Amino acid sequence: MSTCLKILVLHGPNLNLLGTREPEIYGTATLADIEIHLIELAAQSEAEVMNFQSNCEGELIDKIHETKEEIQGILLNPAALTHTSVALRDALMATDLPVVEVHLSNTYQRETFRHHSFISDIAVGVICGFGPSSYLLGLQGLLEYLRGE
Ligand code: CA2
Repeated sequence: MSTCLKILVLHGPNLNLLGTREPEIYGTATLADIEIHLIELAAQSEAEVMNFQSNCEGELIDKIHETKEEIQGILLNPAALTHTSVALRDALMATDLPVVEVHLSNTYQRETFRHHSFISDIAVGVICGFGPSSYLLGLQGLLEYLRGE
């Protein structure tokens, strides 16, 4: 019997706009659509996800601090903070929890400033370029990692 794993899912700045603008880059799914799919996948996998989106770096960091004792892993799309935030990196490192980084777009096909991530080298895995499926693949990978599969 597998334990119910709790995963914090963090969505960074501007991801609340998904489905409303720039569909050629980010697709037409809304953040609510992605969150529902993650909740469904978690339920099928005997896990639970807590979704949180913020446009503020500090709020994302506070959420990590507040929940770190009750979760087993973190799935995150840091959005633009991927390329800028030492503070988010430090907060993740301070948890000792496994982290999976996901992106909707293939950041390596885009501007060079998107090629560097402050998170990737401390993540157990990174998935980018598959649209909303990046999140589902990331959750699956994180759960398998936690279960030692
Ligand atoms: O591809 C991704 O998932 C990104 O994390 C998205 C970030 C971007 O800064 C990263 O380089 C790659 C941007 C999120 C902004 O999302 C929007 C959605 C709709 C309309 C405008 C922005």
